[in-house]
Amino acid sequence: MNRRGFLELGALAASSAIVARAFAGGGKLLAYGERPQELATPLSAFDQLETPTELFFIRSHFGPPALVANRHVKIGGGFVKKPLQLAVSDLARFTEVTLTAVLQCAGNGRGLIVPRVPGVQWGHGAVGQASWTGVRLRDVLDAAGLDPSAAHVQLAGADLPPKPTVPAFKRSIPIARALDPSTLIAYRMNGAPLRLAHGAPLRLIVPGWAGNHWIKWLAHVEPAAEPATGFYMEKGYRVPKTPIPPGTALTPDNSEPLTVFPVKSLIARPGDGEHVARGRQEIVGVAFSGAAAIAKVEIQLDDGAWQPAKLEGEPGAGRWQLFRFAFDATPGTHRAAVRATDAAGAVQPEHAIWNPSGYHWNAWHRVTWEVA
Ligand SMILES: Nc1nc2c(c(=O)[nH]1)N[C@H]1C(S)=C(S)[C@@H](COP(=O)(O)O)O[C@H]1N2
Ligand SMILES: [Mo]
Repeated sequence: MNRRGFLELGALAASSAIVARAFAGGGKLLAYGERPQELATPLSAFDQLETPTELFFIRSHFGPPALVANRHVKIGGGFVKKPLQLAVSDLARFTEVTLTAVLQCAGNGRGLIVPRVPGVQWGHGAVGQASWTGVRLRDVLDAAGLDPSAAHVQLAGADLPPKPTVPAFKRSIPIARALDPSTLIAYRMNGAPLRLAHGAPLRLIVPGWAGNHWIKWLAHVEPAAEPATGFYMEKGYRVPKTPIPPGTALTPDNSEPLTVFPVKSLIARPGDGEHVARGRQEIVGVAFSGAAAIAKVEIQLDDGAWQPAKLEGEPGAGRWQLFRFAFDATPGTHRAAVRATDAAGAVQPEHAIWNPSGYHWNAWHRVTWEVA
């Protein structure tokens, strides 16, 4: 791991980074935890439209299940007429769809929220963009004879908690989101078969929504009248309905499940603390919003005016574009801030909205560099 990698790891002891090296992305990911698995992408990788799979962050509550336990996804319960049990090869009868989407953990940036909150102290690296190939959840539900009165789809992976007292990772999404044509059951990532760490053989893709909805090792799909219950619906992955002062606790009444991730941008380079050569340089990074396409990205150099960056890549809700901003690197210490605006008019804020779990951090990203 290079110097920047260590800087990004912050407080993490070097020893656990070495443990991660043995199996995580050949040592290219930053380890925040092993059990649960919390492996982040280095910021320097966010200068590409497609995040290479070996650099793609991994976040698993219990780790992957034994493959043999999860060859099929079962579509069942009282709200389907024809329960189905489908392996990857059975999906060939449905239309294949490939789309590009950002996968971001709701806790990405938690380590930067002020005041501090408990939980994995993620920096910026629990996000990536990939192309995902699979079939529409809607088509599979249709084939199973979905009862039109179903209001939610309950979901579970084949991964099990380490002991029965630990709550299982069960979730649900509202039926409208399940039937959205962009919601996929995927088996390929970046053109290659999905890897076990990312949910093979089958995982859910929910573009624009935070990563906790993107169920890996998808094993059970059950349309229902009610949302799923349990820790990960009733306690975890909830945000205040309206902003609350730091220290306020969440209750079922003042909170709701988080869904769409807000507008955000990140600078891949220059890296914070880096030495930059004199002359023509560029600031490069990514910008995305779960709600709408990116409308503009602006850079503030030192304390100057906000200036527009150039955008590259296809615009769209839930997918990222690259931005580039050319500047003349002059001797001294310099800094930049970036802010993105989406087509729905949302502007990335200077300070993120505080919430007790530090979800959806999206404050301006700032970097400082030196020119000799
Ligand atoms: N079955 C299952 N699905 C899961 C998880 C999990 O622990 N178990 N983690 C979720 C969370 S919190 C995130 S952010 C994403 C991470 O996906 P990745 O590891 O492919 O990056 O998977 C989601 N899907
Ligand atoms: Mo997550």
